[in-house]
Amino acid sequence: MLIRRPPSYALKENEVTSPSAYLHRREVLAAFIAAGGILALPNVAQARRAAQHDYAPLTAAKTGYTVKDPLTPWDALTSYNNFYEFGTGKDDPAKKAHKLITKPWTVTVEGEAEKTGTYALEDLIDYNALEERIYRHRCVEAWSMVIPWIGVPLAGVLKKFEPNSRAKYVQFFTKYSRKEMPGTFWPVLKWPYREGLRMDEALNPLAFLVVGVYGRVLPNQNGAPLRLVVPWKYGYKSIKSIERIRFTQTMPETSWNQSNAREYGFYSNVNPLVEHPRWSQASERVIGPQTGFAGALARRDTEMFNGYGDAVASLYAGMDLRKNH
Ligand SMILES: Nc1nc2c(c(=O)[nH]1)N[C@H]1C(S)=C(S)[C@@H](COP(=O)(O)O)O[C@H]1N2
Ligand SMILES: [Mo]
Repeated sequence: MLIRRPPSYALKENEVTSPSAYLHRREVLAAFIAAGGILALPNVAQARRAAQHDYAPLTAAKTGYTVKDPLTPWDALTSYNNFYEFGTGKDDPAKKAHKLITKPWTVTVEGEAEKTGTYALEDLIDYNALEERIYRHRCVEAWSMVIPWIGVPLAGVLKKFEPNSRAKYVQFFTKYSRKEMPGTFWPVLKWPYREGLRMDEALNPLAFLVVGVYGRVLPNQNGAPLRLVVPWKYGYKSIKSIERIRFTQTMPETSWNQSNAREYGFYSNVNPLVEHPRWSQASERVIGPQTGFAGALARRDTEMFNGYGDAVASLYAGMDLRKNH
């Protein structure tokens, strides 16, 4: 059985050292607005939301996982999102994801494993062993961010369920609630949103199960209370608000692949040489901080495996990455 521990987010704010560095931005922003700053109206709303910071603090150990470029500011990270369950607009998740009920939260584990069943989030994640990892995030739409995630390695969690020898893949499902998720009224994707990894990909030390960001519990628009982050793959593999995990023998269905298999392959490794049929993958638009919010102008060249080739290229030895895109 999994051992229950008190989650550190249950600590009171004054019991935890605050992640102050990031939060200075809010004072800067507030001062700017107070000084009659010329922010456009929608940005004032964003700034106000960013200043709220009513997300419980988390304590996490710093790690060597980092990226040279500056972090994407909190306000861009929390207001420029893809989370189609709340609409297809980049600002829909920030406006609507508060409707998602994230407490209590359970995850159901099924398929090719010894220990299946339904677990409370606090039984799955060891909140005393959280790590902070700064990863580059690359969306298939050719924009990127640099994000200080907080979580635990996916491998450690999956191993607790003792997947059996038939478990060749693992599939993840997002919560599906028509009432809480207005975007699911439209069949833009197959609901519940689903994603999958080959087992060796899932066990790679880079694959990260995330419960927080910027020293705080995840905002709903970023996938609260539990999301995956797979930094060498396009963003859509990093499924949000996970409620079900299934070990499978055969390659599982994934929502984007089902919607358009030609444009979205199962592997979806970041690869500047494999063009999306409708646009180039050779470079990417860096979101913030140069211009603050969505309208960033800076570009950078996209790296093979998003820069994580040393850690993951061997997973694909001998594979034709054009065919298996
Ligand atoms: N359930 C669910 N997960 C999802 C998505 C989604 O629409 N639904 N969008 C994906 C895409 S395309 C990207 S780029 C990332 C965006 O994560 P972020 O907004 O937290 O940066 O989430 C991914 N996870
Ligand atoms: Mo994406």
